[in-house]
Amino acid sequence: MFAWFSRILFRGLDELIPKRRLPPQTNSQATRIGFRPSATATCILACFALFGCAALAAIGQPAERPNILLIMADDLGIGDLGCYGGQVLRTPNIDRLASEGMRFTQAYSGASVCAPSRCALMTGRHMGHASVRGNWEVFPEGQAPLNQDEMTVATLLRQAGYTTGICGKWGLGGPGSGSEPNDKGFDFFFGYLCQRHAHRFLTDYLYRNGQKFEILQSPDRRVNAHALIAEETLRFIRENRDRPWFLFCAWTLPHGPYRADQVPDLSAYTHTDWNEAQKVYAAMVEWLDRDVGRLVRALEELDWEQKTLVIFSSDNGGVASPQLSNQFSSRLGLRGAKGELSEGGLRVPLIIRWSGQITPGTTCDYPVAFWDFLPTAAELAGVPPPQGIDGISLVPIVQGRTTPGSRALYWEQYRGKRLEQAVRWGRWKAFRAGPGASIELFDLLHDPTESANVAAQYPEIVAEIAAIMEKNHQPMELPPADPRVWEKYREDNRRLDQKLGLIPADKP
Ligand SMILES: [Ca+2]
Repeated sequence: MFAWFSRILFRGLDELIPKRRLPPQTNSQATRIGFRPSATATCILACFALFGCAALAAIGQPAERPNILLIMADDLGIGDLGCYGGQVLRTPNIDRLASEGMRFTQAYSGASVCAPSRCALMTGRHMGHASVRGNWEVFPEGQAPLNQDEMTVATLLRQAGYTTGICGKWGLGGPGSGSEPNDKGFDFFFGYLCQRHAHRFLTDYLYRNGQKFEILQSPDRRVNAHALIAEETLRFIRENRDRPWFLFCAWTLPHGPYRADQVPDLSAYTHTDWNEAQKVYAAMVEWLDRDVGRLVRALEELDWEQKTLVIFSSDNGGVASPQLSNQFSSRLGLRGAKGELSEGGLRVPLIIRWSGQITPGTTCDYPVAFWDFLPTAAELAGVPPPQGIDGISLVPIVQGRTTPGSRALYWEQYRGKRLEQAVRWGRWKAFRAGPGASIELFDLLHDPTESANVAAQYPEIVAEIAAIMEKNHQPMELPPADPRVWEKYREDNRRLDQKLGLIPADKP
């Protein structure tokens, strides 16, 4: 009823307020219709927020500190999921989370690729302030570490009395870097330290708490690392009953390469006319969904649905390959893909379920981003977030208690040495390809696929966005690239393929 009321309310306001009075917007409905609230409108908004709070908060009694289960897919496109409009792949378990919780329609990753996005997620800082702003590869294993004194969400939750675990891909510091998960607040780690390594589902080792965990592989015995990681994830949930816990499922499904040996079985797709990559991608997404279902059932068996807040997302936008993204509508037609600062590279699914605290089946179109996770976790744990972070807590939003204030979201990345920057501000999305380049401006309200640059029509908006870019970019020195990294990567893959019998043992 409130959704209906707000639609009527905001449609009415939209007709009263001139279109040229633009950002910042202050809430999700404002984003949808695009206006700047006048003083009168602000009063009405405040009343709405109060009334909305009263109605929605009634479903939830004050909660004890919940467990936090964060499930993050790798390169999953927003349109792969049925609950976001996907028509091809079957994702009933993730769709069920959405039907039982809140689905965000304007959620953004921390960055357009893996490592920096995880940095934003772990530290609560956007790319202008982050210590890791790219997939900065380190030889022989790992990526650029977090700063030595850098607080992560795991450190914060551990200090607050949570048991903390991560199963899957870390990507924020290799062996001995001082920035392994156990150095950064996690009591338990099982998985890959290095992202290059993480994209091999058939590997001969993983790590458990800093120690190598050997996996026997042969042509007759192929062990898929995700199966091991999923088992450890379930074990963590079942074994930690004494204190609240935080578990980060940093799973690598459905990241490529899309080669048949990467998944256990493709027989479910023999009736399709898909090529090998399409079948493997489909198998990865549906495997991800089944394992999400196993986690949800484990919570049910423990009667922990109300005691556990579940978050599901993906670390960046969908893959660029048209044969995949077109087949499965992975990017919902958004412009660009993983690796780019356009909507297709940054927009991700985000679902939060907290039974008894969130109205089932709700959606939220207030723009949120990965750096909101740390302050959200801090509020759930009842501790203050550290100083100097960029995010806001989403707890009041999911509980329907408040309407959040206006803010800009900021990203940057280096293409070679050239700094690219992007801003989401109300209905606007802006992009600048380099410090000397002109700012491109897109009106997402009328042009969600960023097809028409309207910068010339809105010079005052462009000026504001230039100031946002200037203010949010903290300069940093880029680490030098090491060419040995990719030589070793090719050699490691060749060695593994020989061990698995995928290529002849005598091939140089
Ligand atoms: Ca990724």
